[in-house]
Amino acid sequence: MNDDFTNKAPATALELESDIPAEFKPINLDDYFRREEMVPMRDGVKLFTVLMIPKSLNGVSQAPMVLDRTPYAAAKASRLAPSPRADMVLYAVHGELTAAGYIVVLQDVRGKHKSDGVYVMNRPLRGPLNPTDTDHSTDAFDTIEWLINNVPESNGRVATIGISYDGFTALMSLIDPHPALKACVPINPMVDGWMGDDWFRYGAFRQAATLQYIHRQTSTKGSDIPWPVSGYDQFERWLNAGSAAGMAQKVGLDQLPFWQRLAAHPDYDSFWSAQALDKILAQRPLTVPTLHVHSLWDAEDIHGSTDTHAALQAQPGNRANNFLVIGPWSHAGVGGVGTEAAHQGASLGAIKFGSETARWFRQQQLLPFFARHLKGDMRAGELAPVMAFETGSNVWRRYAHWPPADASACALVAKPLYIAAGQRLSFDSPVGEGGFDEYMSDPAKPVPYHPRPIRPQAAAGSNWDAWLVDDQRFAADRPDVLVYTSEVFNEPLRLAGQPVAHLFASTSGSDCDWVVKLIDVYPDEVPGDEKMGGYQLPIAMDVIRARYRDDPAKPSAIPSGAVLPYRIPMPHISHTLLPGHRLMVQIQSTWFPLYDRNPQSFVENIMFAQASDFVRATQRVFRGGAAASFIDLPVVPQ
Ligand code: PG9
Repeated sequence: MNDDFTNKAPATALELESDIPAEFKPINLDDYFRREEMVPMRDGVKLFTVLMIPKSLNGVSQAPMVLDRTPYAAAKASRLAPSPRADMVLYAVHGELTAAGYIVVLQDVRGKHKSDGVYVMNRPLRGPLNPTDTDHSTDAFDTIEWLINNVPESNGRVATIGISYDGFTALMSLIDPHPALKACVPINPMVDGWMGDDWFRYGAFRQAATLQYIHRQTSTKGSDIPWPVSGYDQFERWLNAGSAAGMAQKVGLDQLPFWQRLAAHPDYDSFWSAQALDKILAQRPLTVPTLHVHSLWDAEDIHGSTDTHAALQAQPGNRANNFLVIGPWSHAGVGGVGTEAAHQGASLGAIKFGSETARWFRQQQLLPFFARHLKGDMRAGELAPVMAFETGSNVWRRYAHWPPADASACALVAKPLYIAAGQRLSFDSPVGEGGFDEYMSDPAKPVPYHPRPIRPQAAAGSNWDAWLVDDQRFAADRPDVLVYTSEVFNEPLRLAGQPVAHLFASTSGSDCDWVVKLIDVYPDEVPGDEKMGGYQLPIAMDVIRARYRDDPAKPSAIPSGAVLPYRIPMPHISHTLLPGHRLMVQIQSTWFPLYDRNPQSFVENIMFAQASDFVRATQRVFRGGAAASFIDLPVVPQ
């Protein structure tokens, strides 16, 4: 049998034509035009800018523009999904605007991604910290000037918006604002990097988030080098690094100028106070209607919005332009960044809110705010000065002030909740001398901020977005955490404002940290939500570094054993403790690896602490007599 066909040519050679034509004209079904521009600034530097223009405008001059200036790649933020719909390719906070007929403008800040120029982290205002002629206020001004002259579909009215870093750039646009700037919406903005946002909390260094951020953001223009530390659980990696500087050196941060600046300014010197935006904004009138948006469980910038709102509110002339919305969100959760549930704001971690709070904010607060100020639509009613979602009861509440302080709405009472003997909390002021409770704080065995394993922030399986609502039972059982619990409440307890912890405490060391957590303890059994039985939900948690007790600019050693007062202003809350619930306070001295470990012996710069500096310390918290520790609770009388 001859079955060798290999050398036999077919009788007629088949002409195979390419299935790929020389040219294919894609059909564009997009419901928007996407314009890319290099917008010139006053110094000639050009900034990459993407305009998303709804086709429904039909080229008619009528649409307001909403500008978001970002260090996180405008090109990427305008192409999040393969879809012809603008509201699918953009984050919800932008996409719902295009759907409502706004032109959304995304711009890379100078020096990042596709923009020219020099990148400086949180580039300070022109002045002693910035000798150049440009900053985010001038770049916003120049961009707005270009937009109103080069976008035929616009109505000449512009707003700035942004979350976190972009919230910082939005706030910067309020300084010497362009006359066409008619509204501003800073969401979870970074405002003061030492007092409370991103880098430090009252001097305690947020090493895990900060070092990863600096590495990603400043190692290259395109933020494309991944964090090099491997390991499913980061806890031991940080412990082995010894100190923040130890980890910085390990990952090559020594090459990065911002790390060097940060390490050179561990105290609240003028490097920090002169660029604190709440202080800067408080010095000038607020002429642009501004809607501050605060997330109750913001793991990055939990102080920025409320501090800026309060600083501006101090000037009565600002009040007509100063609005605040408080919601039950994570960092950036209100903007449609994150999981589907977070996207709509119906839940966070295990906590449910009974409605889609983020969507409600975008549709019922943000759009009317813009309709009024950018479209001149007076049917869109003026927002309440303050709108706060109350967790626990899961209702929205309108207030004339924040914290609610006017007689017409409800007069707030700062009600001391005392730390009492027998691991109790009590509203009764303690009688007699009292005593103390103590624990051994061992920097070699720090309290984790979240149950291990601790994933890198952006890794799969990380719960960075939701760790502020973690059930605190994992910490309550540790011998180095003091736990105080109230009686069961039979009536609802409404809380609105800022709790302030007043500790009287001592350490056997010469420096230390105090971490205070205010917790809503659920009943043992929760019908319909079994897993919430006994849940310890943090409603406010914070830390201070004791060396700054007298002066944030001048740290000083603590006399060993001295009983000293510490004041710890905590994140704002809007919460009702429901009947059947109890209040709990936990106190500890480490919160690792998010915060660096205090060596507990006084050293000049904790970032560079050596292994021999770390000591165990006996921590005492006092109750009763002249040293009665308590939390001032912002109670709304019923
Ligand atoms: N929280 C982030 C950040 C802002 C500003 C400086 C550094 C980090 C952010 O989410 O943008």
